[in-house]
Amino acid sequence: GVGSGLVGTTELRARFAAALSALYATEVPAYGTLVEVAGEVNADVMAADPDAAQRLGAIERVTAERHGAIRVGTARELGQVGQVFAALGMHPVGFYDLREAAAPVPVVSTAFRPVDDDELAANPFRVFTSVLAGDDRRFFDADLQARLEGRLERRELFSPLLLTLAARAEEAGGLDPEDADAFVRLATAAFALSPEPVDAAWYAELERVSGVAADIGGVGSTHVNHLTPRVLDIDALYARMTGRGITMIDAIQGPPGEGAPVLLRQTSFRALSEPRRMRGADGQVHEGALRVRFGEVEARGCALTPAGRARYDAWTAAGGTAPEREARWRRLFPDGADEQAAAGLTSVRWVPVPDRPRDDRGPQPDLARLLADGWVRAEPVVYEDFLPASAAGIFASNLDGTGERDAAEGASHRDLAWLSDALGREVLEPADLYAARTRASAEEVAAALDLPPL
Ligand code: OOG
Ligand code: NI
Repeated sequence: GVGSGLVGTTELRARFAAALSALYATEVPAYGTLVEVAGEVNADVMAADPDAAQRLGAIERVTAERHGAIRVGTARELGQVGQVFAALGMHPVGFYDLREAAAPVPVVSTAFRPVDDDELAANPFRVFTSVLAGDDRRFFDADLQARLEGRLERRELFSPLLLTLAARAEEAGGLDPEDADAFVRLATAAFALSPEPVDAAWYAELERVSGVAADIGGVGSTHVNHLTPRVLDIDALYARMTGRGITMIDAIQGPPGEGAPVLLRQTSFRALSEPRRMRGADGQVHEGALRVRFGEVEARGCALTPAGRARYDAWTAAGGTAPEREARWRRLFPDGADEQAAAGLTSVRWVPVPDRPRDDRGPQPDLARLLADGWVRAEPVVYEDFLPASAAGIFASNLDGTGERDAAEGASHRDLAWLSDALGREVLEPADLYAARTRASAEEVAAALDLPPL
């Protein structure tokens, strides 16, 4: 809460998320169906067992929870996106290199999101944000790169007024009500699908390299390409959407659904093609169609420790048939949340159990032991980030052509430090954020139970 009549960044984020959701519902009608069905599923899960349903976040948070995805062309544009999201209390977290995916895409990505517990609880809105690697020779030759960059340098995704208001909001922690309205309106409009005609030949040339390159560099603006609600039972949602005649991609991405939920499970469906005005080689504008947006839904589970994540990554890399994957999963991850925590696989908050009877066996200075003996509970820390393999699967399943990454060499240098540089903001490591929570809670337990550091 900010005094002095300002609309604070938390409120700005909630308003922006709601405004973007309203916009997207008008643009992509199937999104409305998805939100409706997700709401039905969540209501059923809540009715069955409200405590279990809310182990990974209060129902108010889950109901409002969305992530969007956008794609931009250059480091300059990325820096501007960072400024707009900073006004909303959203920080860049994580580095994802989709160029190295099984179906390579010429982008690297981060996710803008709140990081503090109370900010996440108030509104966890996040945006998966990708930036084109136009200098990556495996995708673009020098001539195409030069023409691409020329166009990207000339376009303006965000108006000077929007960027000024964003900087002011970041600095002051909010905006006065009039500016807040203007900011939310301009920010939302910046991610709407543009009515400007698309240069058909240029778009097609980029599309031969990658549908994502065309979606980014073939048009004069950016747009939200999906907006994802959170659901408490993704298998139930999948079945219901199919029942409503919406064809989902053939799988749910991420870990299997059995046992205590970890990380992130996602599925998506292709949006219908949308009418777009195209400008032909003769300069004439005609009605065309592009299919650039889609629907996605996700279920979130507990974050993993580095040890747990290593197991998850090994499981993902091993592949195999569905039954093989499930059998391997059961060998790697115990079924119960407490067993996963005791094995050091999940990121949890350790909480002292206040009413634990004090018997003669006092608390032992070991967290797994304290858990087994009933001195502490392990509360799951929600996974707030994304998964590179799932993200790549989502990209790939929603493109017409997969494009190509032909040369073996010519990768341009991209890493978390590059992203931080381009943004002029520190990109945070997800693992550090989760570890800090566990560490702080262990210190509280040690203090409460009068134990040495745990
Ligand atoms: C982003 C795809 C990644 C997710 O949920 O993993 C993503 C994109 O298509 O731009 O949103
Ligand atoms: Ni997504």
